[in-house]
Amino acid sequence: MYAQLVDTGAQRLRTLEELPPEERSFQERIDAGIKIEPKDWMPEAYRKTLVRQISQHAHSEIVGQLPEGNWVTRAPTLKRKAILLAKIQDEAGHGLYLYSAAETLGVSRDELLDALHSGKAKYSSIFNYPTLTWADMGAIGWLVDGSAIINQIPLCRCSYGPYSRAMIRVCKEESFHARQGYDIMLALVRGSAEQRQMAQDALNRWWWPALMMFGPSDSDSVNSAQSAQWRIKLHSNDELRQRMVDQTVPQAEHLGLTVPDPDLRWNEERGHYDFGEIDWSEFHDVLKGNGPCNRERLRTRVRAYEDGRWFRDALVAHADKLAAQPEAA
Ligand code: BYC
Repeated sequence: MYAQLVDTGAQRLRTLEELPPEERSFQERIDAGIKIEPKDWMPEAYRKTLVRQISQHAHSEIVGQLPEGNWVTRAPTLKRKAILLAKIQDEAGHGLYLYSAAETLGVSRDELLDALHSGKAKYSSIFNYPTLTWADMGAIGWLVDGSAIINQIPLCRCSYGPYSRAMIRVCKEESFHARQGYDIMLALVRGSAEQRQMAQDALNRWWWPALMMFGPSDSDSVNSAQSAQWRIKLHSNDELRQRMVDQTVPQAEHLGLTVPDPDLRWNEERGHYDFGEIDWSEFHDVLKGNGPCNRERLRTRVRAYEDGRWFRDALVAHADKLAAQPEAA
């Protein structure tokens, strides 16, 4: 089984009439577009679903720093290095907003990090691929952050207040990230034949994993129906994936690059691009921990956490000391 399956206590979605009174007024508030705040009553399954999604999102942000961190020391110019550093630092900030949002649901950051480090919690599949050349910094910003924006703009309107508010700031920063990625790609395609080839190779390697970021196809997405009823999800995985393809293909054409999909073509009738079948066996393999970099990513995270333990302990000891001091008269 590739999903944790939060127990909602029901085998299928229930209509308003079938819900017990408390849940019914909760659902009515959601249907009326009223935000749910931490102190409001909420069904346990709603709380667990949010902890699952927000914490996975937070983990993705901090694990997402690692593939790009690989290129800080090898960025081609001082300016590119400063931009990349700023972007990676933003990702840490996104992780912090998101862990804080998850903590409002009654879980501690330590518990969430334990779940990540023990392999129980997921993070986005995309960060289990290696960054082989500088062009990968371009492809990640353009395709990965580009996909993240498409997924996260609707989350600014999701039903849980702290998550929706965190997303507003995250999305503003993501748009700078996507632009810096596209700018790297533009510089490469305007360069030498070798640089153009490097850009094409990065697109070839990141295209399909970027499409997988949106999750399984709607027919296999076990969490979607309930999350849509609770307005945690406002669009389906396939709808957002289609939006990504429609938006990105013209950008690839502008770069003079070829999207690595022989089945890609504009469908006049649908008003969308048709595209080829995703290799779902690869997606499931990565989710099971067998992607090219899963083990390395987790090892690096755990080591960083252990290396920082003395510092966190010192902060707590200092805070305890201050708290124990009699207040100055
Ligand atoms: N990777 O029923 P489904 C970033 C799991 S950070 C791994 O459709 P749901 C960035 C899913 O969790 C980007 N697992 O689930 C950072 C579920 O398993 P569990 C991160 C995936 O939740 C740094 C199972 O498959 N963005 O952009 O309704 C640098 C069934 O799926 C993936 C977010 O986290 C995947 N790709 O929908 C640069 C956004 N896809 O949990 C960039 C917030 C699915 O039951 N999250 N799974 O064990 C979401 O919008 C939703 O959680 C998803 C999945 C659309 C991802």
